[in-house]
Amino acid sequence: MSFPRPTLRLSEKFVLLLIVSAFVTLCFGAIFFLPDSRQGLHARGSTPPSSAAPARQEVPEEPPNKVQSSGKASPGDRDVAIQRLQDEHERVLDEAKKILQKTKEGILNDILTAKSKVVEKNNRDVDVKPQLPKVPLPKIIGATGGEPQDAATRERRAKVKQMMQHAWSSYRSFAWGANELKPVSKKSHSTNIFGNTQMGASIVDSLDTLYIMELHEEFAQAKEWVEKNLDFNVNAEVSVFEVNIRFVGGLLAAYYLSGEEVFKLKAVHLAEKLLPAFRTPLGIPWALLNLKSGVGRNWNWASSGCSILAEFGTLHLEFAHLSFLTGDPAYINAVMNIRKVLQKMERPNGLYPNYLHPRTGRWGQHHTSVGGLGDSFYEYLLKAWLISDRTDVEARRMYDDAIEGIEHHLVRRSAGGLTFIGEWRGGHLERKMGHLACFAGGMFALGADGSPGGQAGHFLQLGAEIARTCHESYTRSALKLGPEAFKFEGGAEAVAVRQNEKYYILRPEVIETYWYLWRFTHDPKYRDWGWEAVEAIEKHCRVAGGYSGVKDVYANHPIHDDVQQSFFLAETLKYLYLLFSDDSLLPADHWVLNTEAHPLPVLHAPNTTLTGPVKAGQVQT
Ligand code: DMJ
Repeated sequence: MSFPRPTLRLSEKFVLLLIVSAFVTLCFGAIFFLPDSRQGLHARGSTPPSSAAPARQEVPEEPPNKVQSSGKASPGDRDVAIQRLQDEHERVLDEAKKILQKTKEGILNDILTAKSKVVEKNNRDVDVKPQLPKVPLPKIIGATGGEPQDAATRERRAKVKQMMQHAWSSYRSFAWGANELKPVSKKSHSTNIFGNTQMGASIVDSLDTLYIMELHEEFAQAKEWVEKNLDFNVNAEVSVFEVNIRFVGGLLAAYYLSGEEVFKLKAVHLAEKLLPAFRTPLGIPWALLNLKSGVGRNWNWASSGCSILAEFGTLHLEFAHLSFLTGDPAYINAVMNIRKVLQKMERPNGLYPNYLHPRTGRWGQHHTSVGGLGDSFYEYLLKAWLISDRTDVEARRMYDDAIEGIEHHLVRRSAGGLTFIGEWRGGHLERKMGHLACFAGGMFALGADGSPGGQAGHFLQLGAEIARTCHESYTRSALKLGPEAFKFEGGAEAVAVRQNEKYYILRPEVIETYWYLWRFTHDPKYRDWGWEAVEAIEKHCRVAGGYSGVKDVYANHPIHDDVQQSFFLAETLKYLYLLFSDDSLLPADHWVLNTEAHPLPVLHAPNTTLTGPVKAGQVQT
């Protein structure tokens, strides 16, 4: 990590100043209070004794009138004063020593903490009126149910529910309380995004899936664990983005669906812990945060200490809801500030690069993608508009502008007629699409209604084309599962070329897109494609101890990676269940799913006053 020179010079000056002031304090003490010095001064006839008072007043605890009344200090007074000066001197030296021993990061953090406290206070005082409106909770509609009409679909849905039971009971048997499960070794698993915690990521990520599947007993087990064990007072460095989408999102969704207060309390407690991440020069949050100390930093692998678009751009839905539930504007202000920063910036070719310097506010490498590092930033612009009951028109405008740039520069058709979204690398289009980018089919379909210039049909069509391409990436593999990334060049059409892009880690994005396309078209092929995925997962990923990812989707036999990702329970199985349910389960006009598929209710006007900008005249009453 590098630090800008002006900030360091300031802190260095501060240390020097402390040392100099300690020295000056000592000299004054010597001049005015040591007997010999006083005599020397008198002999030169410069300063009369009574003018020693100002120097004595520098000694903090000395009552001022004691010296002034006599005009002369007694020997006892002098001893006390000398002792105090010595103490003061030692204190200042000690302080200077401590500062000198601090790391650059420590000094920088102190400065940022002080600065952000002022910013936070200003935000609280200025942005939102102190008297917050009392807001009614949104109506909870379609939290369960949605039993499909036809028997075949009912059977498919029941199968998905049974898959969830297998994933859950395996986790419960072999890794209860750990973040994730190793289904082959039948033991605990975790990754660096959760630090060294045992925060039960799979439990929190599963809560709402269990609830909507009406797995009452399992939901009760999960709730009990959250009540008794979920504790965020841990000395661990976690990913702010991941903790937000999985934990804050998971807890909020569980609260709205079940009405159980404990989930709200835990979500708010965690959110308070996340706020120090915003103590950065521009308010762009750190990628990583120590939950105990509140000290943050960015990933080492992100060039020049940059922040990642998909990370700082995927907080809005949860933070809007936190302000709504608590009445505290700190959350919405924090994310609106990120938006403000982004709005001021020039976008090269109309695109948002994935990297942003958190201190200079300049873009890093000009790499743009709708897959990893960029993906959910675009998703949250659209969903910020939807969750605000379509009143946050600023977010919608930003989404439309961003998609225009993406269509122009990144969306292409392959030689074989497949529409794909490539990645922009500083002026060059890489003809590669990630599994993560497959979510965009659903996003285009979701954003079709409300798109400018009557382009709804166009975006629905674009979503359908992306769904087809991603489906092809599955069907062209031996295991009928999609690779992590696939290419469209050198004769390759929707297949992975590099060995390290051939894995499938139980990701949800392709099934997510099938679900949105099903909701908006009711074309049965999406249910069939979803069922193909179920069969492939059952055949190649199911093991005795749960579900595992595979290392190569082109190999004839699966080599398991031995990880049951928490998003498999939060997203993959939930989207499959929704795909085989009627639209009355989580109806689209009442719920918006966060990027980890945790449903949050639409905040119908006038609740939207606490979730984003509302323009006069747009609030329906
Ligand atoms: C999930 O954690 C979220 O969907 C996130 O936005 C990116 N992708 C993973 C699962 O693939």
